[in-house]
Amino acid sequence: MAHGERSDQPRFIVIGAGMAGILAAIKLREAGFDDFTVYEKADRLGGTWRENTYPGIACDVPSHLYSYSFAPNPSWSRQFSPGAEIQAYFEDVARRHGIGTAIRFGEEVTRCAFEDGRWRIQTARGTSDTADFVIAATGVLHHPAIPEIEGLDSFGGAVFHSARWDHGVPLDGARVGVVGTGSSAIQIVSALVDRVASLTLFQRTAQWIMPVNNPAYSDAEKREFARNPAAMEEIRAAVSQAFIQGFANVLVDIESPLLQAIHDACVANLEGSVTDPVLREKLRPTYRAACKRLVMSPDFYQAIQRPNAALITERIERVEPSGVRTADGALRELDVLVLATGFRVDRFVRPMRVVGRDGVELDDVWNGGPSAYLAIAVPDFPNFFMLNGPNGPVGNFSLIDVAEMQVGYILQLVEQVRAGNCSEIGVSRAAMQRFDADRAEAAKSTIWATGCRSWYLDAGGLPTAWPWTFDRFVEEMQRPRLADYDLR
Ligand code: NA7
Repeated sequence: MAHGERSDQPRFIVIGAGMAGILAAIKLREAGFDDFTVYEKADRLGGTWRENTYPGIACDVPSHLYSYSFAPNPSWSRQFSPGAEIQAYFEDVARRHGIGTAIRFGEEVTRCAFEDGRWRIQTARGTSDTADFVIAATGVLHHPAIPEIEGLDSFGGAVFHSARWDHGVPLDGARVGVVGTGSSAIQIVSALVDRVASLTLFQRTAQWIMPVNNPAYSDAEKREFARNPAAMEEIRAAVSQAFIQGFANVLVDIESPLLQAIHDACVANLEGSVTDPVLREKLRPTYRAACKRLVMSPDFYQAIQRPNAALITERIERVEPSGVRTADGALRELDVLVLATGFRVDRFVRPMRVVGRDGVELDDVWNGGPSAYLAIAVPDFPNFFMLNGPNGPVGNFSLIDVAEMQVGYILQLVEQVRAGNCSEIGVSRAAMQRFDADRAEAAKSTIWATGCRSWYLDAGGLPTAWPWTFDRFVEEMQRPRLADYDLR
């Protein structure tokens, strides 16, 4: 449809029915856009919370903050509620907002191309569809990173990634090995140690652990939340402020005394919790706290000190049919091997093939690593917007809040089209270049650049996360700077 002729009712395709895709659907409808379809490759919504079902899984953002602002949940069982509750929450919100019927399950979008002013998608099943706008809500930590360890295929027991937990494998009384010491591994170790015969943790890099308690909400508290939602609002506001001022904002200021206080708290946790001096030193990281994503755990140090737990810091040489052989020659015999080895964070919307204006391939644009203006838009891909795309604020903040702000921002861009000011809106190359240059400069003085390996870094070692304060992100999301966009 040519500029000026567009009807008031553009059509949208949302890709992914996780937290962000459900949000987009709800907000589109709220804004009066009823013509949309959500394509979801799995047979169930929930994204991360559908895929990660490992024992001990919980979100490391407090539940009353890790909730949609418009759907507080009085039933959260704990300050950091378990993954299954979070999954049930998203299913419930989607049902209550009548989103389910807009989702086409089992439809993986494989190609998305801008042709004649509209986006045309194709799915693995052969479905094709067109829309004026695409909102890609495909997640951040989605594609498991499988380590290249010699002999992995030869293992005689069960082996799986933490995000592909095989619940058919018996764990009680089993000899279990866990590779990795990220948030997933730490939660798994604490949850499993008392169930299994032995738990062997293969650590490549030690982690700083923040001792965060996880109290349960009493029935009386939950009743009060249901009766008086303002009480939940108060918690949300308090936790949000504490996270922003005491954490999110200080990560981008390496001189901050608050960052030092976090470091000191982690040191005190290590020294006050681990009694054996040899084990304590093995668990002591050599980098600054929060350089890697800070692990929150009330009980990991207790778990790793159980008599049936072992911390192995020798390099993994190879996997053999009966277990893991380390560089010191020892064979650790195992029945189950869990790969808690993280995700391929450079993927974002891929492997979907995205083709923009004049045949520009997103794969080519992102050849040197993915980046997106304000984590939302890429030049040459008009009317295509991402939620929690590259360079977003992922520094231990609620990605729900982030996505809500992004949807609000995207809807303001869409408004330009609805108002008849243009039929295509996309970020300009100049704005993208400026954003990238500023981002790279700012990234140098963030905690993530202080010398550690983490999923916050790109292939060149530059932090990819939002390198400014969270407040600045909030400000940017208030209103698009239209001068940064090409309107056609
Ligand atoms: P992470 O935080 O990326 O952790 C992955 C862990 O796996 C980390 O300790 C890695 O060690 C380790 N790893 C990765 N590859 C290997 C190989 N080849 N050999 C040994 N060890 C390896 O992933 P998580 O799933 O725990 O957490 C991801 C996020 O989910 C988390 O930050 C929260 O946001 C929620 P390394 O430290 O690189 O030496």
